[in-house]
Amino acid sequence: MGALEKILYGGLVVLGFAALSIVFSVRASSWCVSERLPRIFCIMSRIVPEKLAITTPDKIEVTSNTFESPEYSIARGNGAQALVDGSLSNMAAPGNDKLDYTIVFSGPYNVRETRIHWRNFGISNNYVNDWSLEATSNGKEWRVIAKGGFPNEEITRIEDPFSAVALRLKAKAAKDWIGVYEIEFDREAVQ
Ligand SMILES: [Ca+2]
Repeated sequence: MGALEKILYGGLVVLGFAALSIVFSVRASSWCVSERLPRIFCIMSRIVPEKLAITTPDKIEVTSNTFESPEYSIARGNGAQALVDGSLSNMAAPGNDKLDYTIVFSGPYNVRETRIHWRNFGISNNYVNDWSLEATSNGKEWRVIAKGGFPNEEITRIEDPFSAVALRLKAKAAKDWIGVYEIEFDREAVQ
């Protein structure tokens, strides 16, 4: 084998490994959300941006009903849209001890399961100590889907199905400023 061929074969092997690593990392990061993999794989998978296991194909629009601090929220990438950007690494946080987001789907959806990723804000009682999730099917009448006090968990799962065109997530803290990393839905457009 000539020197040129060795370089070519070597290059192909390196490219092959790189491709396999990317595929594995993307799969691993979605499994991590479902907690199907040991933590070490989840740490490894942080090499690539996190993807959620539950896909949300249509765009979801989020607006904050609480004033978002230009300095402590917007400038730090903690604006409302970070609530549904598919990343558990960034949060929506207005720079306040309360938050209030309206989440608008592109039409009516049947939601099978909802997960609210509080992360650290759900496991210390300086943070979230009162929250609610409301839904509307017509944009006028709202009903409470779920609510609670101190979550005492990083992820709140709501397994009761419901239909909605929009949702409203509100939370208050006992003491400190709060945020929420992500809300994800296992959902299907109403035909
Ligand atoms: Ca996020």
